[in-house]
Amino acid sequence: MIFVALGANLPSQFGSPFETLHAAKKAMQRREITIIAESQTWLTAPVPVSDQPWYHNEVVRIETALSPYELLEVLQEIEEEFGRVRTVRNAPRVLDLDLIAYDREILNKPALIVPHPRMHKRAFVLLPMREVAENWEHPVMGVSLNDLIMNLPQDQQAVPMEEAAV
Ligand code: A4P
Ligand code: MG
Repeated sequence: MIFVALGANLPSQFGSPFETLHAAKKAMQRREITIIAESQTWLTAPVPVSDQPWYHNEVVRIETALSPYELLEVLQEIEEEFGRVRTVRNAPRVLDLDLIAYDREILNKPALIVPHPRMHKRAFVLLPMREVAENWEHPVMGVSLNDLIMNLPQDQQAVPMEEAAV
């Protein structure tokens, strides 16, 4: 199973963060990526805590013939097409596409670390991921997704967009 996390907390040429994520999924599907399952959209407080706008986050499960490196390249091309400007780490962004896991592969190059090196500490990745990942286990840590979620720090706020609206 291959997972990509999507995040946005600034408007883009495609509209609001919600509209941007929708357009980003379409862009992925135009480029040899098949989306098998998609999470809800989650509204999440910035990590680390800051006065940036809250993020919209989603996780999709995909299928693709692209290798992990080719997939990352495609994701970065899409980020650029959407007007992503790289400044400093954790800066607000119009679109972030991260490769979270690629089957049970373990990669440790600076340009590509899989599973994503911070995914296991982040509610904004793990909670949407749980909606599309049955019985997933972290290939390095040997810990299930449910256990990673149970061990999350309690201070990361995340709520499905639908619940936030009511
Ligand atoms: N890179 C290495 N491994 C990967 C991977 N598995 N997926 C390299 C994607 N990229 C990977 O990423 C920096 C470099 O990491 C890339 O050149 C790539 O080769 P970037 O996207 O240019 O920069 P970034 O997004 O600022 O860094 P990064 O590491 O993606 O940041 P994080 O750790 O993902 O954090 N809070 C909330 N609530 N929601 C969010 O979505 N996102 C971040 C970004 C921080 N806080 C957030 C959210
Ligand atoms: Mg990124």
